[in-house]
Formats: sequence, C-alpha cells, structure tokens
Amino acid sequence: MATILPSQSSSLSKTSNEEDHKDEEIEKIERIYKSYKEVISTLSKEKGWISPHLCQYQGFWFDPTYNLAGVMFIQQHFKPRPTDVLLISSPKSGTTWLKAIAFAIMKRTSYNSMSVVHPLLTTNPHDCVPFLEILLRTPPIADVEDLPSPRLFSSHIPYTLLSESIQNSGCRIVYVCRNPKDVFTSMWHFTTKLKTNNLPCSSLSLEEAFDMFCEGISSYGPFWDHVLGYWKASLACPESVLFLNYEDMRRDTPIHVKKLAEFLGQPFSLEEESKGIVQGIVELCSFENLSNLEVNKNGTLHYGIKGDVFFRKGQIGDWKNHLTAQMTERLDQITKEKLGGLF
Ligand code: PAP
Repeated sequence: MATILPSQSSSLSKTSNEEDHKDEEIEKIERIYKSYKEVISTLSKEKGWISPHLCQYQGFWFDPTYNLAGVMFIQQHFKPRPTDVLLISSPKSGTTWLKAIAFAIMKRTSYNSMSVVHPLLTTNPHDCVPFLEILLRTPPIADVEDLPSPRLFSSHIPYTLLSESIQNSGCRIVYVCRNPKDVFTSMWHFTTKLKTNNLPCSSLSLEEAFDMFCEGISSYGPFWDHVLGYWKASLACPESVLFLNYEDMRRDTPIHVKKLAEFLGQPFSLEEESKGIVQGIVELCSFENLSNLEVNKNGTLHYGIKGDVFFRKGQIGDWKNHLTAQMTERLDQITKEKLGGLF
C-alpha cells in the first residue's frame, strides 16, 4: 500500500479521482492507527518515566504516547530506499551529536562546515534530521515519501523490530552506543528536565528509576538487548551497519568523522582534509559549540519541546556524581553478564 499522504503542494492540481484516492488513503491510514491503539490497549504496562505508562511490545518497552504507534508504522509500512541513512541509538547515547555530524558530512557540498550560514547554527540537530517515530506517530503523517534521496532519518527502534524489508534494503544504519551508567544518568536528568517543559512526567525517584532501568523498563529498553541487536548486526553486515561508541567518538572525534563519511560513501578528499573541512565539522558539532547557540539554548523544536533538553554536560563519566558504589556494582554486573567486554 502507499504509506504516505500525497503532499499538499501537489494537491492544488488534483482531479476529483485523485481527491477520492486521497480520501481513501486518509481513511486507510486512520484505520491503521486505530488498530494500533487497540493493540496498545492490550499490552502489559509499567509505570512510565515521562508518560504515565510504558508498554511492552515485542520484547521492548515503549512510551505509548510519544513513540509506539510510530514504531509500529515503521515496522509495517515504512518503505526504505537503498540510499537511506538511518541514525539509530538507544535514547541518551549520543543521538543529537551523531545527527549533527552526519548532517554536516552529507550536506557539506551545499554548506561548508566553516560557513557562518550553516543550518546547524540556526536549527537544532533534531530539526535537521527527522525522528521517524515522531514523524509517523499520528495521522496525518508526514510526507516522507516525497523527500529527495538520500534521506537521513533517526530512530530508536530496536534491530529485531526492523522489518526484513528495511534490514535487506541496502540502506545504511549508523548505531551509536554509550556506557549504560552515563545513559541512565542522562536519561534521569532528561526526565526531570522535561517536567519544566510542562510534560506530564511521572514522579520517579532516582532510586526507583534506577531499579526500573536495571530491570530493562525504560524507553526502548532493555538497554542491553538494544545494543546487542545492533552489535550483532554490525558484525554480520559491516557494510550496512556501522557500530559507534560515544566514548571513542569523544576521545578522537576527527577519526570518527572520517570513518562515518567513508561508511556513508562520501569520504573526504585530500583537498577537503587540507582545507580543514573535517576539523570544521568537529568544531561545528562539538558540545561546546552547539550547546551555546541561541537556537539550542532558547529555541523550541517543531514538535514543541525545548531544544536545550538535549544538551546537559556531554561528558564521559558524570555517573560518578550520581550513582552510589552499590548502584555502580549492580549496573556493571548486569552489563558484564549481558554484553561481556563491550564496555
Ligand atoms: P536523545 O536520545 O533523546 O536524542 P541524546 O542526544 O542521545 O538524546 O543524548 C543526550 C546526551 O548527549 C546528553 O548527555 P548528558 O546528559 O550526559 O550531558 C547531551 O549532553 C549529550 N550531547 C548532546 N550534544 C552533544 C554533542 N554535540 N557532543 C557530545 N555530547 C552531546
């Protein structure tokens, strides 16, 4: 089936047949979302971090208000193209940074990273790279089929939930993972910050949230299963799945910018390197630069939340300021059991 509504701009010249077809499409899509609502109402629930509940769907926990319908739609109706690039992560693992870097790499022939008019200077990375679950969470859904190739999207969808058509499409997937102690710390702060955005966050204590995270009950959790899915996929299909690590990227950003550009099929030429384009992208996308831009300090994303919630400290090891020795031991033990020496 055609997944996406025809664009509004082309609707000016619609014949009545086309109008009828459009109405049918709208009805079809509304029926699909109604069926998702019905499925969601039957799922097992736990207390949520942001919305009142998290729901368990195909082995992972999702926020039914903000992302589960989008996940289902991606799974069943998203039409991948071999030229698509999907930036994927478990939440709070470095998505914002990866979006900025990938966007800067892929758009560098149009926008020089050292230019004073680069889009990343005036647009939050989350508005430069669309988040599929948000785009597709409710009808009328955005017109992703009309976007020109190569399309660049982000998602938090677990690997095992990707349809075979996506897994075999030849599209490129870039996954970024991060130490779970920093992921938990970042997620906890994000949840508390959203309260100031007037979102109906649950009143979880740090200890309660920690227990839930360890039990795998967090948005897109269990964290470890999420990481493992993409880690295995990157070993099986290294040409389709690039597995990056936030800590390594932080320690040597230029090498990772180059590695990413190569994976995306857009390696830097010697001329670009000698002109400082790689270093320009590193500096443009750095935490220090992005977090101090007016748009990221005081701007609001197109879907209504304040852009500053995605920038906090951007450090490795801030968990030391928040987790007790006992918590650290517990999380390390789980990570060792589930991921061995990956961290
Ligand atoms: P998301 O999954 O909701 O999109 P994501 O961007 O993955 O969030 O995670 C936010 C973390 O990335 C924050 O970490 P912290 O809470 O430990 O500070 C945020 O500060 C960090 N971050 C955002 N932008 C950058 C950047 N340019 N460089 C490094 N870290 C960044």
